[in-house]
Amino acid sequence: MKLLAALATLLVLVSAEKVRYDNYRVYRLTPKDYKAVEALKQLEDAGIAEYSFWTSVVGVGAAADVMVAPAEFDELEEMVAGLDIDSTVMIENVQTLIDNEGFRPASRAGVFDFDSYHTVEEYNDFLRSLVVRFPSTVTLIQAGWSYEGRPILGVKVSFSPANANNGIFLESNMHAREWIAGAVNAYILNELLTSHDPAVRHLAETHDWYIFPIANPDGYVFSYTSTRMWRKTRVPYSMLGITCFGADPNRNWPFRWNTGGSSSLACSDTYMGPSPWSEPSTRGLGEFISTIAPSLVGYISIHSYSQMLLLPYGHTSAQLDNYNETYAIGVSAARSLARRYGTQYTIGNIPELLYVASGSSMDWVKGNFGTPIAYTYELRDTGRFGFLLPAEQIRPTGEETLDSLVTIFEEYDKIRNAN
Ligand code: 0X9
Ligand code: ZN
Repeated sequence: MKLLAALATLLVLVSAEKVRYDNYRVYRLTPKDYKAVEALKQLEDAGIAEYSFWTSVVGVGAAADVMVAPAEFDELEEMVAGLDIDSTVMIENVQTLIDNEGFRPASRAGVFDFDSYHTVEEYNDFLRSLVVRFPSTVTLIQAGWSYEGRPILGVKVSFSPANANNGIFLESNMHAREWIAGAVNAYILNELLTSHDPAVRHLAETHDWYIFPIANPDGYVFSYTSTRMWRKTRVPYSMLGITCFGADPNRNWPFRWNTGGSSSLACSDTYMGPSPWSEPSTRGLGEFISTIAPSLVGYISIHSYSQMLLLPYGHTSAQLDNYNETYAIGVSAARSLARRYGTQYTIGNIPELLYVASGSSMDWVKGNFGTPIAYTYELRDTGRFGFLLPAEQIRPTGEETLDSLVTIFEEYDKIRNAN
């Protein structure tokens, strides 16, 4: 019995240990013909742990970033040599970047700053502290519970009841490993409450805000404590006797669900889930959004990486709804984003820029409620660090992103007032 207990403890210790990525590389592979595209797609769809696609295979001439375990280098290089594929190594050792990413020093545990990446508890404490600091402006919102029993926490920021029909929703870290997204969202929240910049004050005080920094807390905790490159939720799914964890929360929403760019295989990183809103965290958020959606003028979903401003929809490259208007606003937004540090963004609907991807939160909001402004940000960078953006880039990324948000809603107001 004692031995069993000791073994069980050991198992827990081992499973709580962090996965290491020593000498893992990230290759940028650009297929030059259709055959090469097909081979890479097959590799991506297989969902093998040793090949983790950081960006997806799109088509001829489009680069895909894939993290490869050292034991597979030879196999990969053989494949590249046998096919028409351009290959460069973007990251030589993933673990080195993880080590330099900017984990909060233990001495500063509990202190919320914008110079390190925080635990989900620290995010939640930060949100709660804002309610205490700004009691007449900030209220806590819980949009249900995650599968593992964590609250999906956000805040509402409201400076005036007059803004009740001028809401903006900011959601981030639906994908667990995209740590910069939640950090930037929290930075923006903090600026909306504390900035003295007149343009930021105007933006803040003429809208009601709904801000959810960590939309997928189970995935985020798993990425933070165990497997840095985790993307999905943590709901277990068994298929053919194999159990894999998680659905892709950004393929799980009930608008054009399962109409391309998502997988029906539980082990895939883009698993759509067994049904729309199968994931408690997406359902919880969706049910909350439903209660306020008619009052929204803006829905912003924050992801990383690639420096793109994506427009709806993901299931078709057709330019639907107010595409032209939001494209033009996006161009202005990207211009103001670049002004501060020169960061360049590209703009377009998802299939134009990336790939077909159905079942995202943004598409569901736009498709159901016709929200005039709906964008998905893919924040910094373009692959030097990828998902492992050093924490010293949180502030500059936050600043430039907020610059672009200011422009989006200034431009939108101009159009609205002209009509
Ligand atoms: O694939 C995604 O979900 C997003 N890219 S990411 O690298 N962060 O995973 C893009 C989402 C695009 N949005 C829609 N499909 N509507
Ligand atoms: Zn993402």
